[in-house]
Amino acid sequence: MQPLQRVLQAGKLVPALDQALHARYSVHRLADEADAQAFLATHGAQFDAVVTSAAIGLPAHYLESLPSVRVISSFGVGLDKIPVKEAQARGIAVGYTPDVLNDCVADTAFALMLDVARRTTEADRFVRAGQWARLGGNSFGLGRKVSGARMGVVGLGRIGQTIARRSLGFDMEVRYHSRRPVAGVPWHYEASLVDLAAWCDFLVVVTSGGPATRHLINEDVLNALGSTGFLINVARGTVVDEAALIRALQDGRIAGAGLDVFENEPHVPDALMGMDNVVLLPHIASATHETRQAMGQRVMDNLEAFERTGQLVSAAY
Ligand code: 8YV
Repeated sequence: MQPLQRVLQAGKLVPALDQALHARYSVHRLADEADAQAFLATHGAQFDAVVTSAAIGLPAHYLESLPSVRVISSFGVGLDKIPVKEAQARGIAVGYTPDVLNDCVADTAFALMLDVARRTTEADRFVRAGQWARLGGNSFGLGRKVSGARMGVVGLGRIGQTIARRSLGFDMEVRYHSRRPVAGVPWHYEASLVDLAAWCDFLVVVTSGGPATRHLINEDVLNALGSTGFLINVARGTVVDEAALIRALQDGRIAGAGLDVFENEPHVPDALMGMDNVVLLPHIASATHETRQAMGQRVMDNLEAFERTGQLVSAAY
């Protein structure tokens, strides 16, 4: 039993987690400090735990000013902004919140797929603008059928597999690409991402972010996806070369895109804003009451398990 004495909260958290954290621990909010680095240089040694999120992350060099930290507990599954290796090298345990968000991220992938193909938010804009009332009948035109289409999944981790399973309900054919084939899954592995893009109607990106996957979806992949193919991204903005995506959309080299994530959030390029064949979401794939509650609970469970046993419920690797 190693109770945590003082927790550093790296940024803004969802209210329920913020409250639970403050009710249970002695917490300091780094966001209250005008100069975070200067604060840490003077007071960093008092903290034995850090709570952050996938969105906030933790700059690796902060660890130098946090010599007593034994555990980092992050809200989210993405680790691209968390210095996992550097922390582990210092003997710090790193916890995160996988699994509990699989369903909602998968649901969002389908929401984007259905929306961009069937043009539902575009149709909503059409109705609200009075266009239907003016033009009547079938004036909105046609969309693209989703049921029975081919889906290519990029990254067959826990969320990728959840998306692939959802496709059964839509009678879709699924193939996937990842660094190596995943054992025991029923879907066909494509060693070449370009071949997967050429084969599918919907290329769903759900791989992890970070340097290893930066601009994995490049000009060649988009060209292979082709003028009838749609790109869906619920992973990280960095995985897609956004400039290449904009050019492909402008030239009609792909049919459309459904995007929950962007290279420079919350900035969304103006070029995308005006495109009707693009659906733009403000990084909300896991943003439901139920899932955010479960993610917050996992953050707390990780801390409490660490105090009790020295182990985490969900340890990053
Ligand atoms: C959240 C995410 O937006 O889990 C992730 O990696 O990107 C999302 O679930 C994020 O955790 C909020 O900080």
